[in-house]
Amino acid sequence: MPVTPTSHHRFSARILDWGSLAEIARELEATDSDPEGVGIMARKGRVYPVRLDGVPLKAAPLLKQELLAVGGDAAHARGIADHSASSTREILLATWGQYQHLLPKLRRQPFGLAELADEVERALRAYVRRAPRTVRGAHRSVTLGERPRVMGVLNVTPDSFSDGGRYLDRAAAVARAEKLVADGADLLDIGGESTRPGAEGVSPEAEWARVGPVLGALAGRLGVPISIDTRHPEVARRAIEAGADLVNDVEGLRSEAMRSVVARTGAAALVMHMRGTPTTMQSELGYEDLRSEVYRFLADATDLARADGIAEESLLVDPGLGFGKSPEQSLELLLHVGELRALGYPVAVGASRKSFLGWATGADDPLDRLEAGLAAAVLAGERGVALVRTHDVRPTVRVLRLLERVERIRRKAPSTDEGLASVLPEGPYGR
Ligand code: HH2
Repeated sequence: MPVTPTSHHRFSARILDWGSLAEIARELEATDSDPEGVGIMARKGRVYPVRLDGVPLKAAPLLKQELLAVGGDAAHARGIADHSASSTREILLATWGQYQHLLPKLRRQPFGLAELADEVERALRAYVRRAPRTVRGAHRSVTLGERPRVMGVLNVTPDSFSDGGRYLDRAAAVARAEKLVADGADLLDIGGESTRPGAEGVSPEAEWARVGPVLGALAGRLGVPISIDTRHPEVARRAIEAGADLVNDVEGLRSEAMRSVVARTGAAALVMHMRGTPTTMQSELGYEDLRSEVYRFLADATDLARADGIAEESLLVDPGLGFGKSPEQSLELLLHVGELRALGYPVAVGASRKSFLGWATGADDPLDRLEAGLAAAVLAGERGVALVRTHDVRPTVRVLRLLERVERIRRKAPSTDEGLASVLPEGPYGR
């Protein structure tokens, strides 16, 4: 079609909707740019904002100065200029290439900037990393990463919020477990205590009486690893002996005895954020800075776990949607769940049937929240979550298949790797 003199689109100006370094490189390549130029420009294609907490007064101005010198910038408290603040939150604004110049310079600076540089580099690399990784369990391992995996929920309880009482009978529980695996679950999460808001805790003995026989019946029969959803070290220990591979602890391994069980048995651990206990968690929803608090909690919990002998390859993290959070807070955490990737562990999320989905969609009955749960699974998968915990395994597996296809396009490597090797972390190429 001929271009008219009044055309508003003579040059087809469009804003490129790119995310990963690989996508950036592919788009640059499509301009027939020099392959070496593609490598150089790819690292300029996107700003990675890094948020830091507690940057000391002396370090903050230096940090801003060094960022400005490489063409980036940094935001910190006004009180840094007049020395009324002793430390500050800070956001670094720089491209991958600018960080490559910045970090070696920071390593030569005083006031903790060398340590800060190491932490920023670890966070950046962890954030863009999308290579599959194997999570080591007590008996079996599970490979996460090339697509979001699905953890099917089996509640052997009388009072779980969406399926309480349905699988208390051993035969019903075993049949349900087999169905979840046939539906495509990559992992099974078995729980004997409801952790719904306000739930009264059960004793370890009562909990074991529920899950023990089911685990006994499933051990060796199920084709996928088993996770035990428990806050009790004694239940975790017995479950691992009976064949469980992973401990899903909604209290985030805050008990030393729990960390010791996980370390001794070589089990994997899913570390979830929650304030208080399920009985008390909804009574205080005021967070000064929700995402920072969840991040800090998970960073401290995983540091403690590793200090107590739990292997790095055995840990996963989870923001604990609905656990001591208002519906809006759960949605905020879901929207930003990708930030947790910077911690360096695979991220898991459980949104299935939860009340914040009902709040958002008007579906009062937990069983009527399937579509919302699927949308949440897609949001989570889009943000690089490695594991989705759900009651609705079959539809979740299906929507995540679509996401997998889309991800493959996002991650497709550019045809030439020249110049990119120094920019991009080990393949497949990152976010
Ligand atoms: N949610 C529930 C239970 N355990 N574990 C992790 N890691 N993440 C979650 O989001 C999570 C969890 C609550 O769901 P459900 O097990 O269905 O309910 P109940 O606690 O009432 O048994």
